[in-house]
Amino acid sequence: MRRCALLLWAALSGCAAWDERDLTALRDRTGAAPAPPAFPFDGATARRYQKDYAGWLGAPVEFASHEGLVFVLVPPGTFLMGSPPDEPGRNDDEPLHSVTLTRPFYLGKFEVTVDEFRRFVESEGYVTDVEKKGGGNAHDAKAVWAHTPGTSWRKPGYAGPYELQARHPVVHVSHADARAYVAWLGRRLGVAVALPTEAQWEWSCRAGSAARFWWGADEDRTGRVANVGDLALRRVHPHWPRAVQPMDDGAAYPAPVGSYRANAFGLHDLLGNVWEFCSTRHGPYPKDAAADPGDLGTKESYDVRGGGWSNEPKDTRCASRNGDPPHFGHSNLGFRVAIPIELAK
Ligand SMILES: [Ca+2]
Ligand SMILES: [Ca+2]
Repeated sequence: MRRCALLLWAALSGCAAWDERDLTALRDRTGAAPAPPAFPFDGATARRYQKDYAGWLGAPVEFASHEGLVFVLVPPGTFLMGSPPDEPGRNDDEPLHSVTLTRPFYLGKFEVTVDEFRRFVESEGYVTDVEKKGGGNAHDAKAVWAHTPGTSWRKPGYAGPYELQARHPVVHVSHADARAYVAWLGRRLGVAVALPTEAQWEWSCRAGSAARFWWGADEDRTGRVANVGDLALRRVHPHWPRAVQPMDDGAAYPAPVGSYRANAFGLHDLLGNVWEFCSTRHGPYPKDAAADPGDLGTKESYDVRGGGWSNEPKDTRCASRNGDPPHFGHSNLGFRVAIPIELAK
């Protein structure tokens, strides 16, 4: 029923039987695809382009896979990645440059959840890097962030009231764990599954917006668009050492995925809730325009994007970037998955 409703939402005729196995048939798509709108573009334009592109592709805007994960179509396009010099809170490592993504892809509508990760662990008998090390990094009652014995994806170790739920985003997973998960998911679904590249992540997050946040230039005051460090966090940690946003989003720690409003492409929690690992190695941006950029560095440091429940505004911007080593996990870091779509040239 849920699957049918999702497909109806995608404006297909009736409850058509469509799933990830049909993705391979898209390779032979011919004719001119809808032209991407000039960046930046507004939410209505983003939604119209996404719908038109799905129509041309012969695939839904959104579908639920056999493993239950919901995917959203992200059409290709050109955008300015990074931030302008006058953007509040920016870092020097995010100079504006033109990036073109030449191929569409599906992206997880939500961060991977505890329940979804649990199915992988139980199927494979998988042990995470953090479990092998006896714990990951977490904040104590004084908001000091350190290696905390006993923490793991099963027991994140937040210092205040928190009950782990199936729909919470999984945390304390490393880049290696995330790659193991996507490899498993790909085998289950019968299609290639990956983490998004850093460029795919930012294009998806912006959904046409050139602003500091996907919802605009200003920090959130509604508490309904992103789970970030806020008054709810300050209540639990009165001596929290970092800036918080001056509203109450109702969650001191991770919230169930999809608790906050989606962006114009229909994706939730790209900014906030938990940081998200990308597939690509962290490194300096190119000075010139780039197409489908991959690894930018050579060290084993992987891009993490979007900030999370503990972060201040400067870390939860569309352009904020950071890198983490491959076997590191902490209580504010998870991931979401992508399905690349290969089209005939
Ligand atoms: Ca919050
Ligand atoms: Ca997130």
